[in-house]
Amino acid sequence: MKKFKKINAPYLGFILLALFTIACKTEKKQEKQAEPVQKESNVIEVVTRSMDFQTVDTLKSGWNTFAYKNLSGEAHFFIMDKLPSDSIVESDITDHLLPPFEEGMKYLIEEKADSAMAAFGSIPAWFNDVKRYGGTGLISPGETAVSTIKLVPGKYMMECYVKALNGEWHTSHGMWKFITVVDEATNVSPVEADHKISVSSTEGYTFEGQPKSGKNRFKVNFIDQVPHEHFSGHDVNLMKYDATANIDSLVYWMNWMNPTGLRTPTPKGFTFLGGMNNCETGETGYFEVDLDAGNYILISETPKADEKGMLKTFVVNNN
Ligand SMILES: [Cu+2]
Repeated sequence: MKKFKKINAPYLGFILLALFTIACKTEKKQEKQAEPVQKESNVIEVVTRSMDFQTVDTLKSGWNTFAYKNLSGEAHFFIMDKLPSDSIVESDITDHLLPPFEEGMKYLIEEKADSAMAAFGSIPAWFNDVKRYGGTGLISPGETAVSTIKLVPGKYMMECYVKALNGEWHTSHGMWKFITVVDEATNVSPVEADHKISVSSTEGYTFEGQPKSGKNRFKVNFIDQVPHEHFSGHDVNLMKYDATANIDSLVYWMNWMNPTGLRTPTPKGFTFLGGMNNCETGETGYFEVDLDAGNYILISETPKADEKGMLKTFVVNNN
């Protein structure tokens, strides 16, 4: 879910669109096709086969490394939304959170703005207090994203809010899952990074590295975190692109508020290789990726990423 504070009437339409992320239909979530797997010490496997997250229900706090395998036909990511209360259960979402979203959405479609406002007035107050603790960047079908993030104890919602071909949010198709982070820390320390990326709302990306072919580890420092025009924050996504790619089309696509933004199909010529999803101000996340020779781009899932300096390209040469 995206995070909204101080809702202003002029932005209602946009906010309602955002809320649609969790204004789910009552679609049944996908049956798990495999037991949760923690393959090796401290590496948490997450698998998506359709609109699902197959992974553990419980994690230790502190640093955790995730290997997110996208075995589906669409691009996804995951972000760890920390809920403000451990006592939030599925019925709080299905019985109390979703109905006002669904009702409000109907009124919006009927252009009954006052009724929509009234419906949204019954959204649980905790919705505004969700915090983000990172995750992966966007990852293409068949690829695996590896991210290391630091989690504090509490109850989380792992989610993906990419949109399907029909424009509906993946979240609404069941792509969310509660995960409890217990008050017992891992013994994981992040592996030293090869490259540092600093992200801020004022300076954009600061990145001077020269990635080489082979494994590259990136450290992402969130100097700040603020809501942008799309009511969400900034992050880092790494993509490889070929001669058919158009970076302007990617910039457009990386704004979910655009009709075909953050929606299947993805822009031609780009392969999404993960990255680091939104973290709070002062937090740090790591991701690693094997690179071969070619053209790459780092870009935020944020409107006007180019104008904000949240877009950097680099070239990897054969060693
Ligand atoms: Cu998804």
